[in-house]
Amino acid sequence: MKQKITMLGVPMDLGQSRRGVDMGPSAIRYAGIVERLRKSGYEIEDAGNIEVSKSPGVKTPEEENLTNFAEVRDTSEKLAGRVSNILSNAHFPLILGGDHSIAIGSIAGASAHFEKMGVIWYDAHGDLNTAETSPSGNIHGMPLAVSLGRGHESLVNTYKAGAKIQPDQVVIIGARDLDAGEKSYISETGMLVFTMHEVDRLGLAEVMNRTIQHLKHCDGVHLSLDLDGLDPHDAPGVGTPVPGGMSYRESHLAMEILAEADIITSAEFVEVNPILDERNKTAEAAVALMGSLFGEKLK
Ligand code: 6HN
Ligand code: MN
Ligand code: MN
Ligand code: MN
Repeated sequence: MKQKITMLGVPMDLGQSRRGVDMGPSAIRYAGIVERLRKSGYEIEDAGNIEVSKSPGVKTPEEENLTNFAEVRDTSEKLAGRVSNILSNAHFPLILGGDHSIAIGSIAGASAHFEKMGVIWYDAHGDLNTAETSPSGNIHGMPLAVSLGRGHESLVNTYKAGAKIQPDQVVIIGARDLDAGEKSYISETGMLVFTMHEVDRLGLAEVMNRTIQHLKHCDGVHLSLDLDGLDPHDAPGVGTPVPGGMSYRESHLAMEILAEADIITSAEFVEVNPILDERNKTAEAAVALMGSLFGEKLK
């Protein structure tokens, strides 16, 4: 992994319906991320937050069931440019969310630097909905679909026209709440998904080994870690908690295995909501996981 990290906050809460997740980047900073990574010998530059502006526009009929469409689209475009610049400067982009809709921008910007970028989606959800299949209209349930070229074309065309990744470049880990439309897409494409059933049967170490093996043909890998992938007991400060998730310890092991494999080229930690949290526990979990991802336990 590169020794220089540029950290960027995205105080976005418009991709879902509960307020507070826009304070995620502050909570993660408060939990000591900069000091933590410096202690491990990284040079880390905090680039601050990108501006998320509310621009109440009139929706066209194609934008129905896409809540805050214009704001999410504009922020994605801005974020993609910033992520791409960080990689152009040969730094590692570490993105702090914000809700998961920000992955549209992170993946668009990062994938421009690789022939075939893999994506590890650590999440209770698939985030594979489109306006047609979404039960909520919340765009944080759609970013993986958008990155795969499905959904409203101006979201799909963020930063660069078309799909950024193909189904064989994706691994979902920890899924336990998939909507009907997401399940059919997964079975049509044969995308690799480790649901909690597989995590329980195989153990997370084996799941991570298979994930790394599956992404062998990729020349870069983006980690998109939704804190609701963890069990709500260990990460209560999230907007859409689902019981029965991966523990704090298992998640550490997952990060340590990724650190050993040294395959991650960009990462985002999303959905930390300090208003719903218990004494910053979820932000602290995020920081501890970042520590492991950057090889803390290996030195
Ligand atoms: N997340 N599948 C549900 C929806 O509204 O589409 C929940 C999505 C949650 C998204 O946690 O990033
Ligand atoms: Mn530099
Ligand atoms: Mn998610
Ligand atoms: Mn989720």
